[in-house]
Amino acid sequence: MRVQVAIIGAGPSGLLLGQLLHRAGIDAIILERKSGDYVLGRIRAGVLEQGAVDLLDEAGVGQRLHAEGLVHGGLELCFDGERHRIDMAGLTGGKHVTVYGQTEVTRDLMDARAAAGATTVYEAEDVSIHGFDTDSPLVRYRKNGVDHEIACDFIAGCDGFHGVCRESLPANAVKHYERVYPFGWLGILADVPPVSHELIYVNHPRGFALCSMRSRTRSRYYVQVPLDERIENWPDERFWEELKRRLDTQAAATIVTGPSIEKSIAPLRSYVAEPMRFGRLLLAGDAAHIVPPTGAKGLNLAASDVRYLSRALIDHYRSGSMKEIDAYSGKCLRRVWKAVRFSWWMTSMLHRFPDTGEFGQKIQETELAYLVGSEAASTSLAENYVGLPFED
Ligand code: RFL
Ligand code: PHB
Repeated sequence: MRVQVAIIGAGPSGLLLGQLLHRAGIDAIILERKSGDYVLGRIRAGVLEQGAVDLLDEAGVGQRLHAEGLVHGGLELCFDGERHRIDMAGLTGGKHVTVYGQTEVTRDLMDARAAAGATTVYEAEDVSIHGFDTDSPLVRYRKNGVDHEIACDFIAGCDGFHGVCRESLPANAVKHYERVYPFGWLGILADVPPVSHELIYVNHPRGFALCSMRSRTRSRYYVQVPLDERIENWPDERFWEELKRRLDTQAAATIVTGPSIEKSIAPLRSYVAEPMRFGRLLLAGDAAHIVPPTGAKGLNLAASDVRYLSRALIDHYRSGSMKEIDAYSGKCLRRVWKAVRFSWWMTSMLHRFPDTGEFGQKIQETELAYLVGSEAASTSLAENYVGLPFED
């Protein structure tokens, strides 16, 4: 079999790239290790920058997002027992974010791909990539015990942090930058109305907390926990009690609790692989970089990589030129590092670190007080949160 582009991974990066290429008449196949239901069962991101929304529109999958997504022009920071609103729209000339779950984005992209009749091979086993440093790359995989081989022009590595593409690179071809944080997020999803109509990011001596949502009737809450914490130790009642202790008095008194429909612990990490392109292999999304979720940037970075990658591939097939492919890694990384910095800064300011003590707590509260009291500092947070501009 031969295609123009072989995409590894059917997460948001791979599916969105597949859809944009399909609309441009470029022939692509997607190979995914898991089943479609498994991919849809992962509860992850919830906040989309305008740039990501625009790209989903461009891919023709924005309809439900616009009907059901919640548009947020602000967020709240809670510290020292009080909440302070950051007027993101007011500080950025009217920009906002849209709350719409990654699960829904994935579902919309899967439906569009099925409607277009484009091929996704789910449960593709032992995917391996070959010859990406030549002009004739190959992808091999097994499905139902049968071996397959695909010849292609390019391989798009959209296979996430634990994927095969980055792992296949020679060790001396890639530089890794990494910071692992000494805590994780315990998150629950529950069919209860959100405690507030906007997100609340909480700094508390007991640890960080976040009040988010998926809709007007479904809430997503997180609390910071030690890295070695086990989910079995967190029955729902304990989670709600801990969350309430970290909220301001009014939020703690009014929050509606209920049975969780999902509960999981995620470690926090910052990671970047440089460069993002090796010959005819191009990495996108979590395959190339990870950010801690505090800045709500992971899915948005995946979308911005895909924006640059789809444009580079479309330009190549129209003009025959490699110019945009050559520029891909540099363009992505400049934007990636800004989001890595913002996510690290939000994480550092809002979490309890094991070794910084009461001094660290005071410094964080002072930084937060400065932030909410200074228009310059609030504007910096706002413009990063709604999403920095693209290079083109
Ligand atoms: P994904 O979603 O990991 O998809 C990669 C896909 O590749 C498949 N795969 C393979 N397929 C074939 N062969 C192999 N050898 C393969 N190895 C792997 C996998 O099965 C999978 O289907 O990466 P992608 O597409 O780059 O998307 C990235 C996003 O998923 C991620 O950045 C976000 O979820 C991060 N994130 C958030 N991002 C935001 O922008 N806003 C948020 O509010 C936000 N909140 C979050 C988050 C991530 C979280 N967790 C759990 C890490 C909240 C949390 C708790
Ligand atoms: C979420 O709703 O899952 C969410 C929202 C904002 C974040 C991280 C996660 O910063």
